[in-house]
Amino acid sequence: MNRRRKEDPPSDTYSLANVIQILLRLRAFCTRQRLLIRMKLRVLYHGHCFDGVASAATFTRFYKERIHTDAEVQYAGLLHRPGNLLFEGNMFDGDENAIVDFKYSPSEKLTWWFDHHQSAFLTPADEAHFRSDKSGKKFLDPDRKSCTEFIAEVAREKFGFDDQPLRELVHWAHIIECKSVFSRF
Ligand SMILES: [Mn+2]
Repeated sequence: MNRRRKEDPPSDTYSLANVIQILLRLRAFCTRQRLLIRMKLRVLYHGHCFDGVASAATFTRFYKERIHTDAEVQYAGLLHRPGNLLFEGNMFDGDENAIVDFKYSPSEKLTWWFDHHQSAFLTPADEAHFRSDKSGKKFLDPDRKSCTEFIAEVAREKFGFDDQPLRELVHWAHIIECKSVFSRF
């Protein structure tokens, strides 16, 4: 009566140790193939500025809803400095790198860019680089009062993003950016 029935699997086939071993091998395989590593988005934004932070928030929401849902996002604020030292070291350390509400960089690692400043380029060569860009992911509109509004609109019109929940943020970014511009005079 101890004889195993022919169709039964060998008794050790589904032992817990075997299952764990199979899972560990599967995990090692996925890690080798980068299947378990989340893609990283680096967002560089205009620091010390309401519109800069609101732009980073708006871009993140758009990116996670329409581009990569499970992206890991890391942020860094950028500040204006004299000369060409705005982007130093390894700031573009994401799988994708975005700059919002700040100057352009011709780095090949920069994959997204939104700005609305008249002085968006450090050099004519940077501007020429932007003008020849074919990625469809870099945008400038100096007539915009806020970069937050600009990102929300481009994301809606070109990428099908629902910007309705962000209307209040866009509204305030518009008011605060305008006030900060007027307060300089
Ligand atoms: Mn701005």
